[in-house]
Amino acid sequence: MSTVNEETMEVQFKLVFSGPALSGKTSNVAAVHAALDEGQRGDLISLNTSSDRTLFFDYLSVNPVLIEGYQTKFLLYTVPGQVVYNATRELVLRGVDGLVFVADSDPERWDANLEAWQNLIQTLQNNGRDLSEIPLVFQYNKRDLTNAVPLAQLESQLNPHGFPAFEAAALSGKGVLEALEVLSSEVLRRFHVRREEKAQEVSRPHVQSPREASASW
Ligand SMILES: Nc1nc2c(ncn2[C@@H]2O[C@H](COP(=O)(O)OP(=O)(O)O)[C@@H](O)[C@H]2O)c(=O)[nH]1
Ligand SMILES: [Mg+2]
Repeated sequence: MSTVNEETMEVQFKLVFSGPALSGKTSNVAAVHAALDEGQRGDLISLNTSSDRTLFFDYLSVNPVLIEGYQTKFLLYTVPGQVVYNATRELVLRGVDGLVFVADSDPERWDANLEAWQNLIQTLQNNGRDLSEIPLVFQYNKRDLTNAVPLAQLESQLNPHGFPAFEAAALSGKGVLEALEVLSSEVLRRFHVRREEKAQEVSRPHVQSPREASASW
């Protein structure tokens, strides 16, 4: 869930890169970090020292003024793809505002893609969340591989619900920002819709005081 930091006057959104181990999540986050201005981004932080690390950094939106003087900040996380890190994954996914599912175009990783997708849905359910209320984009990574799984197969078998999908080669940064841009726009759009719904509730008498409404952003 978005959170409001009164001290820094920021509304913060948590975006998570999920997917099977070695699909390119870390490469994605590193590519985004490299593409941003130094003044706009925080440090790239590794949250633990295991082989499949959780990476984190935050950045201010290039279009910073959201509402009433608050800035928009995005917190980017990778979650470990390996099954042994289920507990970490659940923790990182808690309160997620938007998801990039990084699928691997390597045919040898086909089953790993399907497994990671099922695992993601299960983990969200464990957290009481459902994909219908979380903006998500697919990213088909490693499109540079000569034996990459055909796009049509990825689309029909991994993404039958038709989430926005992007081809990428995260190592060279290709396709990374495009996916993030669409995701963050949708996250902000839904945030504004929810704000308006809340404001309308407030304007009805005896429902909720303005103070309560802003506290529950
Ligand atoms: N060919 C190719 N390899 C990639 C690409 N993105 C990542 N890799 C490689 O895939 C491996 C796993 O990448 P990493 O970002 O650590 O994956 P993570 O486990 O999902 O965080 C590394 O050896 C990367 O160099 C890509 O777009 N194309
Ligand atoms: Mg990684």
